[in-house]
Amino acid sequence: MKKAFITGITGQDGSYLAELLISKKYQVHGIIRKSSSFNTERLTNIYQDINIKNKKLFLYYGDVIDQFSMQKIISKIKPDEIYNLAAQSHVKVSFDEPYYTCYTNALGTLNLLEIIKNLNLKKTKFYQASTSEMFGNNSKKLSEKTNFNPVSPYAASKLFAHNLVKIYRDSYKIFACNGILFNHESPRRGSTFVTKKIITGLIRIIQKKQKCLYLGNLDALRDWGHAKDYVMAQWKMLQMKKPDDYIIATGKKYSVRTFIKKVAKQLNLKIKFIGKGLNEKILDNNGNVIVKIDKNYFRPLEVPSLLGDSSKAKKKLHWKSRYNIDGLINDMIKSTLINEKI
Ligand code: NAP
Ligand code: G4F
Repeated sequence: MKKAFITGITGQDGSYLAELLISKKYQVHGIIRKSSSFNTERLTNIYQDINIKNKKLFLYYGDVIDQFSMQKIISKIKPDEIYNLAAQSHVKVSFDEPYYTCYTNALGTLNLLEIIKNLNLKKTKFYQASTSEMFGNNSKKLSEKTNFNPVSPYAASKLFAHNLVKIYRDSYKIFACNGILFNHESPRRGSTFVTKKIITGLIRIIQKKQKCLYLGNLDALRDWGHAKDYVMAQWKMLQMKKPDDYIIATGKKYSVRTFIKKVAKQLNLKIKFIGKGLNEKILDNNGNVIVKIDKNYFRPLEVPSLLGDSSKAKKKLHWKSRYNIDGLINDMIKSTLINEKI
């Protein structure tokens, strides 16, 4: 039985990846952080399927910044595969908390690579959660050959980790891959990311639980896929004969404004956009203002457009995105409607 170790297992991708690996008969190990409230909600599906005799999921308290706890756990498990998904993953928050972002995203990755090297874990394969944010301001279709130009502490911390992965791969022959993933969403997406915020907000407005939704830059363009598809790509990278870096994207981009229109259409909500810039508003059929712009949601530096070319992943990993934008929105709406019933 193969053993996998996942950092960030309580997050969106970590929980889907754990489910995927368990379905592939892996024994899955992951770290959770001490929290003052319940933080394993996204793992509930797995817990429900587990019977004690056939335990496939093992959780440990740990933090990627704490090298001692990481080394203790990894040396005990000796995993076949490590997936490093742990991160402060919110771009706007990274401007407010640059130190925590860099400690976790950059030095956390260094800790794990050093442990693999120092424990001489020759057979352990390593996946690093790299990101399209590393490209910065570039409106072209982005591939593995495009130069990086990070414009946030988040992107800079991820590029540091990305480069370390390449350096440790070449210097110490560690099987380490960077998955350069474009935005991916799901019913389990964190509530402060724009897709989930729009869907939950509009549903709550229809249900009269909320009057208005406040958003930032509606002009930003993103290449949005489904997290379930993207964790499959993460696994596929570690099944290859040689380690490499891959772009994972749908190849289609939409603005935040178009995303709102698509959500409203699926919810049968008639909306009208009026005004421009910070004065732009969205009205419902009765003329009520249901969306306003709040400048606090703008970033000091924005990435205006992200569009990925995943031809390499298609050719080498035989990977492609199964969900289109409408399918993704439909899946997110369905689950939000269930959760917002009460
Ligand atoms: P997410 O939902 O925000 O999950 C982040 C995970 O990291 C959570 O489990 C969190 O634990 C954990 N974490 C944070 N700081 C930690 C620390 N110091 N030590 C250990 N664990 C820590 O993120 P996601 O959307 O699943 O993304 C997974 C990874 O892919 C991240 O590295 C992200 O930067 C990267 N990525 C995401 C996207 C995307 O569009 N989703 C695209 C490209 C790259 P708590 O639950 O305790 O907070
Ligand atoms: O949903 P977002 O916060 O995602 P962002 O910044 O693109 O980052 C996500 O994708 C990256 C991959 O490209 C990941 F690496 C990263 O971890 C994260 O998962 O914002 C999307 C766009 C931005 O342009 C933002 O300015 O939506 C715009 N936006 C407009 N109003 C908003 C809002 N974003 C948020 N979070 N909240 C708003 O109210």
